[in-house]
Amino acid sequence: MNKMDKIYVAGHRGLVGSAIVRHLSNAGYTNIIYKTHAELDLIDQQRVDSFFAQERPDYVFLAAAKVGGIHSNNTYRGEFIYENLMVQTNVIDAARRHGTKRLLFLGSSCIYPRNCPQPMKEEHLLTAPLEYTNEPYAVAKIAGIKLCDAYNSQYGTDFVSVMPTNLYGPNDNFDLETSHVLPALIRKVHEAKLKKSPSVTIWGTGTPKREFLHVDDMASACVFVMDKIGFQEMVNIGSGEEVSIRELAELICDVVGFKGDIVYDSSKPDGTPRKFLDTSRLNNLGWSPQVKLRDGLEQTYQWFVKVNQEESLAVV
Ligand code: GFB
Repeated sequence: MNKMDKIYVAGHRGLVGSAIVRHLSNAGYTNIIYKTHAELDLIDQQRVDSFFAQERPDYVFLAAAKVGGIHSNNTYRGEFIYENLMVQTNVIDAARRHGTKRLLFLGSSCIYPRNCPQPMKEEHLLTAPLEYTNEPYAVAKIAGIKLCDAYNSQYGTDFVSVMPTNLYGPNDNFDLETSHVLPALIRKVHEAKLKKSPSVTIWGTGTPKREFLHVDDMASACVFVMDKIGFQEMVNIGSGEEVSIRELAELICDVVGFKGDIVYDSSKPDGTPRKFLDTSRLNNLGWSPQVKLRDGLEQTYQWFVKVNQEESLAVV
């Protein structure tokens, strides 16, 4: 990418899209374009097509998606498959028809089988059944990967897919019903501390393991892969740091300064037991993560407290 190339970031207000915009701006890219949901509904094929016909972006980061944690994925199953299929298909097809030089599609580690051998390699895709709680989302993401591959093969496009592990950082969703575990626990533990509660309740047994990557690392990896012209293989993006949900909860209690007990609500689902990515393909290209989990948690917690304070001041 040249600094003046026109770069469209779809989903620029989300966790990943906002980090990609920050990263590109800091790196001196000056021609970044984006639209809010109100300005451009990516489910509307005609409007997406008109936007691409008018703007003809050189590069596209496709970070727009309907995302959420285990409860949200499992509850809004229809919305997760429909909205993701529509958004990604509209953007990928418009990029093909309007001459985008290269597009980066964001997948997810949940595309791999529920009981996948660990660490999970790119070639494990479609080798066994998926985890039920996020199957609709995973099926949509797999369709996006295959759409990119099929277009590259039939039309000679240059579209590449990246598979991030569980992400976190500023601009995450901290809603207790729909969020992922890390922001949910930051909020729960923070509120438990403020209310001087004796305990905090978390979902499931605490035994599943997850790998967490700070979104600034994710953005740097996305720009790195986008710049590897000619590299079209699907590629995993992870931190290499795996923790159990129990360990995560304990770490967050420590960062927040909450001394109460952790209670496990085993009526809530655990989801996939483990999803640790093999990132050797990306590491061999020359990229590695920078943010350690403890540091990333401290930074994200500070961000959360600051935004909360600003919001409560605005209400007053
Ligand atoms: O992050 P999370 O919602 O999604 O949950 P997944 C991870 C683990 O944390 C599960 C437990 O075992 C949850 O039961 N957990 C404990 C909690 N307390 C909480 C809580 O308060 N809130 C939440 N949300 N979880 C998602 C997929 O799977 O990961 C998506 O549904 C996507 O499709 C995303 O792939 C990265 O890691 O299980």
